[in-house]
Amino acid sequence: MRTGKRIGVLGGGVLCMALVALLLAGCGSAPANQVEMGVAAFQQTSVSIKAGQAIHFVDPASGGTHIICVGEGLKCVPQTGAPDALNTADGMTFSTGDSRDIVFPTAGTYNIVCIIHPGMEMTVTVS
Ligand SMILES: [Cu+2]
Repeated sequence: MRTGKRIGVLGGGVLCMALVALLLAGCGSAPANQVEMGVAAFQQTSVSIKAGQAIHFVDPASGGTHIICVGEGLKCVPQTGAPDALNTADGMTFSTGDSRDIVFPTAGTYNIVCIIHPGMEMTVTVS
């Protein structure tokens, strides 16, 4: 009587537990938190970020002069919780070639406008 024990070999294939590198911005387009300005419009009209993250505002060589702020229409309208840099009565001026990171510290929905270009606006949703 044989009582040979079978040693179960766990499969023949070795599972490669490779650590998968997170693919960051693999699409080749603008990063999710980047907003580019054209001649008279934001190229991204809505962006969602987490509180404490920044939006990278870019005014490329193909853009123009812009004065942006939190507001409505062609007016800056300060809003509680909005970034200080955009919560001004006069706005923040971008000239071609400028780019700035602006941190949004507080959850909320913020309407960003350019006060010299009618209809140039975008929404930032901070969660
Ligand atoms: Cu503008």
